[in-house]
Amino acid sequence: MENLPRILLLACFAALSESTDLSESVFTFPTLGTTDRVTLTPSAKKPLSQASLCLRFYTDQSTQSPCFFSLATNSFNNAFLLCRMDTGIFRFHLGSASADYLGLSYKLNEWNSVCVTWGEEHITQFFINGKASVRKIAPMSPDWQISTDHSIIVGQDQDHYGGGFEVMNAFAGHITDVHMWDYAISTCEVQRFMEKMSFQPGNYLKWESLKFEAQGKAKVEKKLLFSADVLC
Ligand SMILES: [Ca+2]
Repeated sequence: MENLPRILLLACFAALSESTDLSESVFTFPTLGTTDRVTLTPSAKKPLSQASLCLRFYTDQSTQSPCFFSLATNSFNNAFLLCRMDTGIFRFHLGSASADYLGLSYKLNEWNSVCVTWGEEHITQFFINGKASVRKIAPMSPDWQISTDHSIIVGQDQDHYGGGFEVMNAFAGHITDVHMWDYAISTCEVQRFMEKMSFQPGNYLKWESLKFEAQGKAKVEKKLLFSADVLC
């Protein structure tokens, strides 16, 4: 019994060590296929009735329909999904609804900052590089929410819970600064994220303290590899 405190201490350390500070890092997805992906695990899963997501991506993909962030439940494989369609538009799925955001372009071989917010009455809005979309209502029932048991994957689209990946929805390139909140952040906070000013980090997923698992050839690399983004 005298070993119990030590065992508890080791267990606590192991639990804490699962989270990694990625503030100087990026996720790299080096191949266009169905194996490269990163699974994210919130420290405490909960049902979500509102949410926001921000991240930055860097790619030279100009065709196909890459998905950056896929959150699936057993009932809704597109519960919270952000993709760039082959037509160049950004599409956000919420439950069984989706919204297309037209006329918002992204840059190849540069960091693009994107955010999407989902707030009261299922109003959604998309942001990229300082530009805001119109606000659209996702026609889900008023009390619809994302159930606690959800699977979050970066770099692929889950066509079923935890799997069902297709090459046409695979992302190749780099993703960094992934944050998720359990509420709709303000446009001011979006702007602060995009301009790399200090902002309130995600309270559901936080890049500086993230539990993740990279699979396939996906891996963590240093931000310093992008000299245009970091002063040498
Ligand atoms: Ca798909």
